[in-house]
Amino acid sequence: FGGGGDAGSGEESPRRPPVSSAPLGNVVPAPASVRPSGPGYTLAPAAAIRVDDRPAVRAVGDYLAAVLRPSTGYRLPVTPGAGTDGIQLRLDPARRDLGAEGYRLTSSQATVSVVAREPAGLFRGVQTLRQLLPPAVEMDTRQTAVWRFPGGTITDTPRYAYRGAMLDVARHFFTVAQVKRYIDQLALYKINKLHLHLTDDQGWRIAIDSRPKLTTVGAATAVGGGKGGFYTKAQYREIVAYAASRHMDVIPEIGMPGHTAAAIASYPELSCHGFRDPVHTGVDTGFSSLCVGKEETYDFVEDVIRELAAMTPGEYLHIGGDEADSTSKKDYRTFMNRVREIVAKHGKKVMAWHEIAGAGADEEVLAQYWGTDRTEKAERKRVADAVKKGTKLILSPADRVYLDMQYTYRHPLGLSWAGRVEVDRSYDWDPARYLKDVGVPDEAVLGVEAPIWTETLVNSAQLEQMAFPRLLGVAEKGWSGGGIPWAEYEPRLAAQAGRMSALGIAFHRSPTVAWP
Ligand code: TNX
Repeated sequence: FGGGGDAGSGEESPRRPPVSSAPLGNVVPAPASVRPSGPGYTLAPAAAIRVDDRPAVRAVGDYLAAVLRPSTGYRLPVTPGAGTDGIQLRLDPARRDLGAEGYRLTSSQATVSVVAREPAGLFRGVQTLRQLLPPAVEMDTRQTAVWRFPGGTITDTPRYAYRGAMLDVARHFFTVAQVKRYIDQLALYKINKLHLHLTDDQGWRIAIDSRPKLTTVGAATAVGGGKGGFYTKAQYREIVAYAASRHMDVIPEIGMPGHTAAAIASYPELSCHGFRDPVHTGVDTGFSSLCVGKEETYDFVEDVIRELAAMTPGEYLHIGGDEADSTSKKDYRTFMNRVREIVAKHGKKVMAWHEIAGAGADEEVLAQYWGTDRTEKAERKRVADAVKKGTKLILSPADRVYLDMQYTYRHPLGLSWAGRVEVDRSYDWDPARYLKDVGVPDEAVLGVEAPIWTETLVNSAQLEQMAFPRLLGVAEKGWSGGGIPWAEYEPRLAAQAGRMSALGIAFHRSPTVAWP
């Protein structure tokens, strides 16, 4: 398989079958406990994937088979029932220590097995299993290799329950196929939440039956004035189901009260001035607002939230709340609190950008912090005050984990308002301590999320160039915690090069990493 590399670098590594697989534990994110022993299990051409006879376990078996069959060329039947050979996927409800997503992986001469308490744990364990095989396993054509799993036992549980990635499909639209491709890439690194930024000034991307103009008018264009797009309800459900098959929740975001030019273009009565703003095609922010004083506004929000909640099996709806620079403080508070009631009425929990702290957030709210090293203390203190009232946090520090930030000033893609963020800087933070100086305890942090905003990104190759390899570092912060030094992470990251390349990901070959 070819070497990875920035698009156009033209570098190719020679094609040769890998001779040995990675040692146990050479995976991203780092497992909690790794005990090497023995030579491990070599996959036999006639091996079966043995599973418990439950649909959710068979589904994990089928998923693993689909990963392994093309490159190994083996048949790998997924077989319910007992047996002591091949690959085994088993549930053990007594393993309470493994929690909702943990697993234990054992590779011995006779078999490699994954045991978990829940199907989600088996799925996460299968990602580790994949990474223990040579990178060529990710190819979609038959490869020559010794498919050996290094020997020993990995016992692994996640540090944080929420390990997210956000994709902005509003600034530029991404098709169902493109979103599925990203979901598959995220799954390999044990991400379990996909936050979809569905609406913004430049486009409304989700069909709402009671408000048809949102998509006939509001979805017509994108940043730069190009082609827009939107998901039908059937397509949106298809994304949700696909994510669920990867044990990933979709969290839809409807940005409000700002970031609403596309909604106002569709329904001018939603603005206080009442005339039709065009759908915005620039990249500036902060100029649009729903009209807080009009009842029509809440009828609209109710329609949208009702229909969205009905398509959302997950517990959260994200209501935006950021950069409401054209909404007065008082109006902002009024608006956010009314919207919170509407979300609660439809049985969902509120997630919002951390500005919601200024509207009196409490234990009902999950706030997403997107500050930087330069964020003023007063703003961070407001977040800490909300935490004292019970608000929980997701951390997305923009100068670490915004995947749309340029790597360097020379890099052609991305924005730079939060700085230029090379791969080492992106990894250099600890969620447990990030807001400690203003009094936020680690217990208030539910997890981390890596947003990718798409003002400058129009296709999968560009998304991947920005997301990879920084996304792996965020995934590790979420799964393994923030305590691992860069020097320990960097060689493990470097070892992912072949795997990303085999998956067709043209990742950024950062000079901060000693790639093979
Ligand atoms: C800030 S982060 C925004 C977005 C932009 C992004 C670009 C946040 C809550 N708002 O509107 O797309 O920066 O990096």
